[in-house]
Amino acid sequence: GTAEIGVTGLAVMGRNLARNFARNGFTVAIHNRSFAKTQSLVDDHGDEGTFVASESVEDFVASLARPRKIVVMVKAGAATDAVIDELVPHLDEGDIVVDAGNAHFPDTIRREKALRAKGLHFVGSGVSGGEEGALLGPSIMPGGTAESYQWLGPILEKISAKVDGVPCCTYVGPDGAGHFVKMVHNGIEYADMQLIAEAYDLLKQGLGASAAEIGQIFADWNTGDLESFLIEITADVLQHVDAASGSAFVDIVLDRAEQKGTGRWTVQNGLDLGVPITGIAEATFARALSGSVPQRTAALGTLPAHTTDWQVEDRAAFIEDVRLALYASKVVAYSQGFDQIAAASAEFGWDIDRGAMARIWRGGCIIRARFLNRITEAYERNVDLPLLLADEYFTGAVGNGVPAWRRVVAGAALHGVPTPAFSSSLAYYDGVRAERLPAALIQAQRDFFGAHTYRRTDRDGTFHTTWSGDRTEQDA
Ligand code: NBP
Repeated sequence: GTAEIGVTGLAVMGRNLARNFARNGFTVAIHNRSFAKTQSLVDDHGDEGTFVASESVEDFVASLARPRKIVVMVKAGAATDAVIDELVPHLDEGDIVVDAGNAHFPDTIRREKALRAKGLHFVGSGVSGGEEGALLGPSIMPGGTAESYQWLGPILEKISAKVDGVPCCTYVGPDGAGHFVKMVHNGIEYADMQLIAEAYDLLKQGLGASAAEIGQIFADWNTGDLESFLIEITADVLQHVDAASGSAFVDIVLDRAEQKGTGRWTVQNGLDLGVPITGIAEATFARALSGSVPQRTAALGTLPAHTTDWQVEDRAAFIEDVRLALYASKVVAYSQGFDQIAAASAEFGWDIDRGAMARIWRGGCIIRARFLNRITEAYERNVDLPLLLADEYFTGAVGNGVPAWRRVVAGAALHGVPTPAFSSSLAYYDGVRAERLPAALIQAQRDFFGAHTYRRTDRDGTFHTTWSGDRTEQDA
């Protein structure tokens, strides 16, 4: 065969990815379980480049040049395993299978191991940017062997988004690293969206402003440090008017946020690794709370609020406070997400370059933002930076906003506006910078009821106090 790249799974994502390859001059072998989708791609877009369509897996594999490079873009889970099982008997040593779906990284680790045992390369690759990204240039996060990237890199970098001429695609690390990083990307996306939603709610309740007015505030913010895709679309959404009712669109949408599960995976992994990703966790739980209909119904009009109406006097100052609080909380959420990447990288031996991850998220993906440059620069200054917040740029950028952040969180608490992500981010900030934490008391309690032992501030060793006896201290 002669095709340089193959795509199997031609629903919205695979179809657009195949077109992207073709538009960039690659000869693309295409295949889908049901041939209708393959046919329709050829019928609708066959003139965009060179497609080699096959009805059978056998013909599809045969149409590819070796080592074969096959992108699987099917529904994550059992479908991915089914497709791999079908492909493998037709492949030869050194061939490369890329799973570009939203796989959970433990599945990717399992699949990589199984294919490696057969002499094949398995590349779990995060692809972000939705339908439009797949067609016009996504952010691509490929894992697998470094050797496979020698073959894939030039092709994937060519079709990826570019920022300042730099591709939003780089080798992430072995086996599950690519899908892991995509998972954390999605977790950060949850946090970013929740923070924006809280800022909107604060402006709405504090200023009594309309959706359109708040949309204008977000549009202004998008010209500064907060410039990002999510802020831009927020401004757009808030200014959109519902045709049927004539109301602001956001006001007619049912207030129950759904999720497909990547936020949940991120939080579960944060717990597994013991990394406090409170911003992502609060964002995920906030979606869960919004959908807790029986609880919300039971609470509505029942739980006393003890608040007064919020009448902000200096509107411009309040808007600036919310902007600074949003920026600071956002840096916390990213700082936590990058901690999670560092922890997983150490745990799984992935050696992930965090600065490079921030670089490939600058374009193509949902969290694309100007400020990601600052993160790349921070990790360039110190590749082992233990805390993004402690980088010299961020200590300044966040530090200036701390008084505003405190006013906003305090105001929200006084006036009964729920700001779980703003509030927990500030609590994290104060916790991580504290000279001494009440964890000392937790250790004392644990030693009291469970003889779990403690260490002392004044000398080395592990100790237990005989709480129920004479309360002498023993070496443990
Ligand atoms: P879907 O996730 O809706 O999957 C549909 C595709 O899977 C079709 O090609 C279908 O073939 C194929 N398929 C299924 Br279902 N079961 C199969 C099986 N047992 N054997 C072979 N093929 C099977 O497609 P999508 O929305 O394009 O998403 C593809 C992947 O990309 C997913 O993993 C998704 O999570 C990920 N992703 C999506 C987005 C997005 O914005 N949609 C963004 C980023 C990542 P058929 O045509 O014969 O039914």
